[in-house]
Amino acid sequence: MNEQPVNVSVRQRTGVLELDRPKALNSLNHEMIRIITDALEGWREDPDIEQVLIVSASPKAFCAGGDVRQARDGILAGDHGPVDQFLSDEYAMDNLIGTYPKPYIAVWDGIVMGGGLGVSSHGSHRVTTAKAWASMPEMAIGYITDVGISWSSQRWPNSTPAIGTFIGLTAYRMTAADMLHLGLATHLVEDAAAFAEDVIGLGVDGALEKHSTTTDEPSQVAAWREDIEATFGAGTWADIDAALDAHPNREFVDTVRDLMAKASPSATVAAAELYLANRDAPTLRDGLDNEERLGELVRRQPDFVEGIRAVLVDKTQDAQWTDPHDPEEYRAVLR
Ligand code: QUE
Repeated sequence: MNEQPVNVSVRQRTGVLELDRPKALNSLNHEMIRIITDALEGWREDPDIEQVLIVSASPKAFCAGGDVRQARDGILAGDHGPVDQFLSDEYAMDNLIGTYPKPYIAVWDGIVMGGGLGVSSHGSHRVTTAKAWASMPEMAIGYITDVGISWSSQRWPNSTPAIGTFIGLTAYRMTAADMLHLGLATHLVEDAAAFAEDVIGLGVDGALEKHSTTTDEPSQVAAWREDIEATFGAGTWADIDAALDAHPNREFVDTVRDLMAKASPSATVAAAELYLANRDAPTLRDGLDNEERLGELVRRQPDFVEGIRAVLVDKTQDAQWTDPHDPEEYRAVLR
């Protein structure tokens, strides 16, 4: 039996990363981060490798995030060091992908959450099927929008700072139509496996010529664009909250309040500050640096272990959150 959580191979001139930890929906642990980082560093200057392809071994999930259950265990054991190192290495991997000198092709054909977007969306080609969806659900576990998405979601070709902030604060599930509308996804294909095979056999341009298609599905984010700008563009969480209260489209506001019903109030305050800081951060690495410093702070606050308990360990969805913290506490670690 194959025990590797990431299968690394070279096929013709393509470096292939296949996420293969199906019982955990491919959630990324430290070993997987190391395997992917080592492979990418080896292929970066290798003239026999023209491109990198990242796929999931199972169609259900591309990747459901970081292995935060393990992170909680470490923190409960009183040891933040290994958890800090895990996240630091994950963010370095995200930056390596975002600055990779070769085509980096991700194929999404199922759930993509959190760290799953980090390991895929910073590359050059983000290819989705109609059944994929993506979300940044960190508010539900008392954490912050990370893996570079608090920076990049404000900059996807057809996104804005307000839309990025909406994605991070509400955990809204983007459909393929939303991802294509925002430019998070660059292409749509029908058959993920057939497309991936042709990326190897024909190269990425040939495979896209053969498989790339379009959809008539409407994007909900596109329909909400003005509502999102009028509310999530307001500034701090206090400003956004007030703008939501005053916003005339009550159907939109009710949907947002429902999406945020399980969110940690402190994490929401912290993430809104992070989005404001990363609006002006020059590079992905600067954005990740803000996430890294803020993440270290937030993981030391009680909502993080409590959120993971309620959502992923006990699965009782009954997190007892602390009262929202002062945004100044978070601003102090942001640049
Ligand atoms: C927030 C998160 C994660 C999450 C849910 C959240 C996360 C994560 C998982 C997850 C889901 C299914 C699994 C698994 C992990 O869920 O990071 O192992 O089987 O990895 O609300 O940040």
